[in-house]
Amino acid sequence: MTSPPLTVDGFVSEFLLNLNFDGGVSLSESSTNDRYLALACTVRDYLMARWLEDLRKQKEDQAKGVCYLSAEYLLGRQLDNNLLATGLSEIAAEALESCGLSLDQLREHEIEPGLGNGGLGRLAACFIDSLATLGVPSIGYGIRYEYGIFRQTFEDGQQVEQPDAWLTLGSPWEFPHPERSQLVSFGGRTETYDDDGVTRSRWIPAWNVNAIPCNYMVPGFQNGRVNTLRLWRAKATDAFDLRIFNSGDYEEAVRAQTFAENISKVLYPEDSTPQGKELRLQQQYFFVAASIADFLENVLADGYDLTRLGDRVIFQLNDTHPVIAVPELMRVLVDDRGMEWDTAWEVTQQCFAYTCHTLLPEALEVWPVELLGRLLPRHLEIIYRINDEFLAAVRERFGDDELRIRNMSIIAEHPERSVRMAYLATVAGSKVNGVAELHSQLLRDKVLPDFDEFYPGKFTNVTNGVTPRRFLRLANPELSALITEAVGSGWESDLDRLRGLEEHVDDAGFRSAFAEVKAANKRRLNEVLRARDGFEVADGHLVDVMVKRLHEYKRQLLKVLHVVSSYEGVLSGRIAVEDLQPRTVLFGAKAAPGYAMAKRIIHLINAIGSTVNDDPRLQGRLKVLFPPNYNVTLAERVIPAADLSEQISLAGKEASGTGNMKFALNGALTIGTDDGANVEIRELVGDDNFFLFGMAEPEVEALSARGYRPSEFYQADEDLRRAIDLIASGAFSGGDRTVFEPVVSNLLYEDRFMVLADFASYMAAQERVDAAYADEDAWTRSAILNVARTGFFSSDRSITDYIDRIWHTPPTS
Ligand code: 26Q
Repeated sequence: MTSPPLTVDGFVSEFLLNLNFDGGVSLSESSTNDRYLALACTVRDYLMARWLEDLRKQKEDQAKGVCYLSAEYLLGRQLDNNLLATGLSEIAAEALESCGLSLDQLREHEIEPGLGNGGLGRLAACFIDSLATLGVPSIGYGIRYEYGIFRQTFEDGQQVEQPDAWLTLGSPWEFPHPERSQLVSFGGRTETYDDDGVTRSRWIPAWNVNAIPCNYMVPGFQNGRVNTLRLWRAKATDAFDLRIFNSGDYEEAVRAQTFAENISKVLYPEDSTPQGKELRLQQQYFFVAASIADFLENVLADGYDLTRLGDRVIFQLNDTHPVIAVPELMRVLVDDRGMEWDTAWEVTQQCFAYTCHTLLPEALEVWPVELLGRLLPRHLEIIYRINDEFLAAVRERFGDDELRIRNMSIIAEHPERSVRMAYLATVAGSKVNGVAELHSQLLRDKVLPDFDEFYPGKFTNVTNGVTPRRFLRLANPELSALITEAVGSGWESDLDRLRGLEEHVDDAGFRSAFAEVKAANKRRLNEVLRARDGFEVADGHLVDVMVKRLHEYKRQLLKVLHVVSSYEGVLSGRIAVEDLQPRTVLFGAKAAPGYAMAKRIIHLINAIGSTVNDDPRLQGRLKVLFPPNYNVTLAERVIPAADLSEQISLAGKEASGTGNMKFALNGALTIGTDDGANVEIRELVGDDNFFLFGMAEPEVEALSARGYRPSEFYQADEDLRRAIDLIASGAFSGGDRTVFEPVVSNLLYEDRFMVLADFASYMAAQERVDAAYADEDAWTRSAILNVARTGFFSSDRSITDYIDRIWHTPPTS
């Protein structure tokens, strides 16, 4: 083991060793990539001893731990994070400087691993960070996609997707272990056989692939702890191709290999309305089967009594994507390990817990029985048996209430026979949680009420959180320094201490220092925007930000209508341009490639930007910026620079949101609906420091029950009419009225998410924003209070809640 580079000289020599002997280049001949790789290896090696020690300790202690099962981890750049965790940033910067190199430049070189779509994937990344910081024995399991979320570019304002080849420059943070491969099987048939007078079932699969574990270090924040993230990569099995190869069919052998390796090739870019694609189910089973086998063989002590598995592990299901783990564990226990069905079912129910992340009915995953039975025939049998026994229990409790039985069945009959994965997870899980108070309540009352009645105490809430290490300390170094000055060091892992900022809110010196940090963050954002996109935020502008996946329910169109209405107001003379609060509206959003309406909305935003930004009548007072390819790296620059955070989903549709928390923690004020975690943010920061608008969820329900007719709102509100008419007139499409016609008619005649119904209230709230922003000092006061009062949203608190309410893992050192 190399000695830790705790001094600048030590760091320099490690770095040069890595550059010369691993990279095979001299300093003077080395490329930026060579230097980045050598630096990454230096930091990595520093963590190695602790990592190996923690792996050994977990095996030795055999304490109850957590396996977090997630199809996505949206990690963001690793170098920065690991430098911070190790406390090596300053030493590294000095060491590199003494070699004539810049740490900042090497930081910028890293391509972030974008192995997730959005909120759910980023939440998983925050959670493994907190698990390590809190020292909870845990492993994150997932898929090592060769291509992560697509890189977004714009051509003529329209989204074009490019492959995200994140591995091409090398992957210094990953440790593949082919010798620890797991074989994962698919297809074939089942049969029964006689086992000493007992009839048992078994699966005779048709084909299999190797799952190769690739390990990533997950360091805790300056606590010497290093956990593991284990991502699986698919590799063809030798036996599989050899058979075909020996038959002389070379082409077929290569095809078979490609087929197997496709499983971990690419992340599906849909984050709702799952398409029921076979490859997606293959991905899900692939990583879950490998993870369970790995846990039982390599993490659990040899000879461990499997009837006590629930004392040793909890598999936390990050949405329904890993739910096929439930029948898989049953299959392993019953078929492979010979456990009685009833015992195995008891064990399984103790070992799983399920987190739901949605309320949209179309986002609930279902798998056609035909497909599931073809790919995993034994699992389908097991699911049927689980369902039979479950429905028998329901009958016993409620009698032959056939409607209720049909509603609760894990198997849906229409439009085709399929498996409802959320129901399977609910039946199997020891607990089911939503991700914010309101969401958990609606989950109980609206989505799964029969289950709540049948399983009292099973449903609970754990409000999401975000890691303050990445989203405050790393993303906002200047605010972090100011916080440390005010409340002392160590707040990064004890975020309630932000409360200590409240006592500084009356200090004019503190307020002006805080305002200066915000101004500096706008300059830092501009450096990045200038370099990547060639535009920037103008001085004195209110920075109004809406960054999140593009979805109709999130209502980017409401923000669009606000912009268009302001523009139209100036054009028509309704608003004097001098009265316009200078604003830059900054969007960031990717649309799922198959989501036509979302892509059209992106086009519309870009079209509005091109028109508005160049119109001299606005005198530069209204700008719309849409940097392409919003990702974690860009988020780290955008969020600290924001004045206003747009969280404007239709009430009852956004499960939680996590961007909302990041903005508040960085001192942006929220304009938002009573939805998801906005509710809790507003409760904490207070009504005076939050711009609430729009219908609450019960009002949404009532309007929908009365029959919502968006055109009535259009007719009744002149400003709204003018804004929509301006879009319909072709003003943003060179006079062509057809381009955005589908957007306009959708708003007028369908408007599923009630944009028009909330328009007036939103406009009024924006007027309150303008008025508030005019009093700079009062605004800063509110911003400080937002930071001071949102320590609750640390993902450390979320994880502590999981431990108390769901996992019951023992306290750890
Ligand atoms: C499923 C099957 C097939 C293909 C894709 C998918 C799929 C992939 C990703 C379905 C959903 C997702 C992601 C969902 C997501 O990000 N949900 C968000 O989760 C956040 C963390 O809890 C919440 O804050 C957000 O409110 C929620 O929208």
